[in-house]
Amino acid sequence: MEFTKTPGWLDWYAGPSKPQFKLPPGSVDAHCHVFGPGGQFPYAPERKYTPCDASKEQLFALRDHLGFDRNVIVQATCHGADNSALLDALRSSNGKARGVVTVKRTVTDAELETMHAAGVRGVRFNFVKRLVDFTPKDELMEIAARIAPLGWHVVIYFEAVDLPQLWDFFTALPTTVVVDHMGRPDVTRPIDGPEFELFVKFMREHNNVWSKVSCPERLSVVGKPALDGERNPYRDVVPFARKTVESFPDRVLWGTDWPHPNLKHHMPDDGLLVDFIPHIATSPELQRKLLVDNPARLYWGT
Ligand code: 0GY
Repeated sequence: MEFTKTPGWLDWYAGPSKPQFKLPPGSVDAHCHVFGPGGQFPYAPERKYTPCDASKEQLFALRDHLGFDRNVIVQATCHGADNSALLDALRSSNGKARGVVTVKRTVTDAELETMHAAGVRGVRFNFVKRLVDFTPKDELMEIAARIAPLGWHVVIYFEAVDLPQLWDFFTALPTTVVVDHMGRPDVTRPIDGPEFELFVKFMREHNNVWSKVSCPERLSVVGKPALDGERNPYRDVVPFARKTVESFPDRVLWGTDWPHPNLKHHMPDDGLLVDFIPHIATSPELQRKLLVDNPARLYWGT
């Protein structure tokens, strides 16, 4: 099937630089996607955007180029609840990738078992309105109860302004809960203001809540294509991510978000994104927890 990508959508950056920061051995890119290829794995009819293809081979090549050891591949909304492309990537990874899927309440126990065998360890609940249609909370809670016995967790994606009304649902989830991109804070607001403080309180009061300190390129308002030689173009996001890493060093993850869905103004160089890491995890110990120990524990059980 032929797909035409959404107008204005930027292609992922084909020539990423080599990071200056040397990733510790065993580092995991814990948030990335595969898109299609659409001819083999068609995009979902209910999708809100049509991406450019981004294959498992291209993802694994990026992993090796940047110096990561393993990946966690997260189901993107353009594939809806058809996880075929993701499962195919997991099965081709020689155990070097785990996955987070999207399922409906109609998923069977046998399907969940098959996904587990392929390397799936979580489901994603998406509340970002520009990306998905509404799913009733009772359906999500039912799914959470079904996947909990498998030892899986729930990944949640939401906008910071929506946290107050989602709080009761999130805090009732029976599994580990992983927040995408720190709950998308508005980084023009004070770090000790009510919005980010609520997110910090969410993590502080609930030991089962983890966060990805990823996507500075999405959250930054100063972030632009880096100036010549500049390795830290997302400075305004640093205090938020750094506070999260330093407050909860054993419950944070990091990922590239390759191939960076829905970016229309600026496409990051993934090598520069890796160079963001030492600004937010400032010691070898924090870096090892963020990149190696935490994802190994959550996704490989080691
Ligand atoms: C991300 C961010 C986005 C998209 C998706 O599944 C998706 O389509 O997650 C976004 O547009 O903010 O984490 O990839």
